[in-house]
Amino acid sequence: MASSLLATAGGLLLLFSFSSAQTRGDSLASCNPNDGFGRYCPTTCGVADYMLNYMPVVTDDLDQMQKDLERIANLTQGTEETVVYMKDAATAAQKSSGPDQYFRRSSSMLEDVLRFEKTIITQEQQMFELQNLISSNERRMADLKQLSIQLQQTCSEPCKDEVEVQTITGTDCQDVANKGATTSGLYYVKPLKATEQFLVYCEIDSFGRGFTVIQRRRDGSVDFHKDWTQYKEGFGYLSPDDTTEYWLGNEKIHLLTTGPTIPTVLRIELVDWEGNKRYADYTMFRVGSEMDMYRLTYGYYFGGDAGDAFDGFDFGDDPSDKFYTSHNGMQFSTFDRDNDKYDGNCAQQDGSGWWMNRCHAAHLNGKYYQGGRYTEKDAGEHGYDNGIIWVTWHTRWYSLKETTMKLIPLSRITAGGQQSDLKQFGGLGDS
Ligand SMILES: [Ca+2]
Repeated sequence: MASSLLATAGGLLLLFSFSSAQTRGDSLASCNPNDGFGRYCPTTCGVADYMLNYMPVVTDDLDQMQKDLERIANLTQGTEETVVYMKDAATAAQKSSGPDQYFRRSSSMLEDVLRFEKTIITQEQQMFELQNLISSNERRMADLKQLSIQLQQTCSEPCKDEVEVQTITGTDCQDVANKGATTSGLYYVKPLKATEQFLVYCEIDSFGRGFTVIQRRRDGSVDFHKDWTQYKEGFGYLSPDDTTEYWLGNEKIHLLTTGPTIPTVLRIELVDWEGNKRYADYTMFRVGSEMDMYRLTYGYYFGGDAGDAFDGFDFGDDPSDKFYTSHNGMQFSTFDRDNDKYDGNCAQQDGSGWWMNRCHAAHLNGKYYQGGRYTEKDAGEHGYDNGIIWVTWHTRWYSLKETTMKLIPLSRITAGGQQSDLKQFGGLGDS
């Protein structure tokens, strides 16, 4: 019964009652797609997720504390009753006995009374300490309540206005750039097939290219262990200065890649823990509808220096490795929706959503390993709790530090492009 634990438990309980009032009806499996995504504040999905994780621990701690207090109260009551009984017995003995016999019996009884009274004093001391603990925790809970009120105020309406959203809108970030936007930031876009606009981070470079960023990993601050609905709607946080991690959402990626008649390029940018940077481009990139389980298709590897990991990789274990780790044509899988080509469940073993085959040679939604190195043991009993993998650059047991997945029309990928793009074409990656 560490007091800090109880204080934390109480605080979390309060926070939970707060957020449950705010996000009533919300749950892991039913996140409102447009509620809060893109703000600095946690999305309702994020808050519910966090609280649901902590709720059982908090409840157990409080139950245990309640039981302990009841047990101590019962003990003390029992002892007090015994002392009263002993005193009564001593008095009765005094009345019914002769002097000598009375003296012997009553001194023995008085010794017992003294012993029990000592026990009572000890237990009263313990109760006193527990009461102090409770008062101290009550003060901390009050402080936490105050803090949560402040947090709630910060995260309510004004928060939305603190994030600067640019005024130009378009079908995607290239359209936004074509209309004159020159700075990277948050923009509302509405692809042709979309029924409503949604917020995206646009990376706009000095050549007037507007990349629509669909995935970002940079520090491991967002857990990518999410279910089908969360991958569908998107999770994490958008920020105007590219400081946060997120998955934009399969539905939005589907709309962004199936509307345009101009082929879309998926550019993947990777950074390792030594600061090296590599990239890979795939043209005619599309993500199918939910009916088709957000199937990934692309025309061909268009270039880059990270190598073509989407085409699979021969790990040397089995000649069929390359075929069974390729990604073109794969449907999306999450731990609760197994659409892979494996007898087991790749997404469950890896704990994240991806276009799993049996299972992968590229996996940018994998577990975040600080420092990059991990072992077969870290990866779990099946060896599948894998990191952020692009196996044609770094082979197994190395998780990348940063990833970016972004979209741009094919017509703009080389137009006035960066020198590095032109220089590196043809230099298909190593292995
Ligand atoms: Ca399976």
